[in-house]
Amino acid sequence: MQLRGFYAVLDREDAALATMLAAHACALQVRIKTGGAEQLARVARLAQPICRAAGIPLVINDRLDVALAVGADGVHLGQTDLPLAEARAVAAGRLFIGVSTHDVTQVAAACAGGADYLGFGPVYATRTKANPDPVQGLVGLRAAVAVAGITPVVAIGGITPAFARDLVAAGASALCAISAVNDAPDPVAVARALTAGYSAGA
Ligand code: 3NM
Repeated sequence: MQLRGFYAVLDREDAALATMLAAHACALQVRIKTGGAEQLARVARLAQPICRAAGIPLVINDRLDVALAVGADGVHLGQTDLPLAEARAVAAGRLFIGVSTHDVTQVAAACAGGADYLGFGPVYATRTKANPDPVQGLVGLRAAVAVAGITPVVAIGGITPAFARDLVAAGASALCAISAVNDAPDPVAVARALTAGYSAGA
């Protein structure tokens, strides 16, 4: 699948933020870690028409059931969510599936299992994720990209525009930044800066 540029995460019930993110992103993931499936589904339903209008896929974090219920385009699974093989069996043909990976062993397993894209991180230190895995750095990212082959790798974890060129050069298909964009005084400027390395043809 095609993922190139800024991969956005909507982490709150905020239509204005969703609209801004969708205007600058190649995909939008809804990731709500508090409140359970009801709240996740509510924010997903808020985001869905916004993603449609922007022409980008809507991805639901963690919950295959919610992704199916709201008619999302994809689901993003962590290492402790429903296993990829089981998710594929349920979602077959209805959703694409992304998998969070944190080392090359997980990258190899997810690719062998047919993941449509990978998240890989944390590339840099993050305070957004509870109990993050060890920082992988650019060396880890390059190794992940090499093992992933044609499967797109979305870099995640502590990403700011200052790192964008290095991440693109390391082979990241797209860059996911949560706090650097969503908590910025000017999120549009940060989102644009994140995609600059791609639009320059790097
Ligand atoms: N997953 P920020 S790091 C949701 O390593 C998430 O898989 C990660 O947020 C992983 O851009 C992370 O604010 C948090 O650092 C990314």
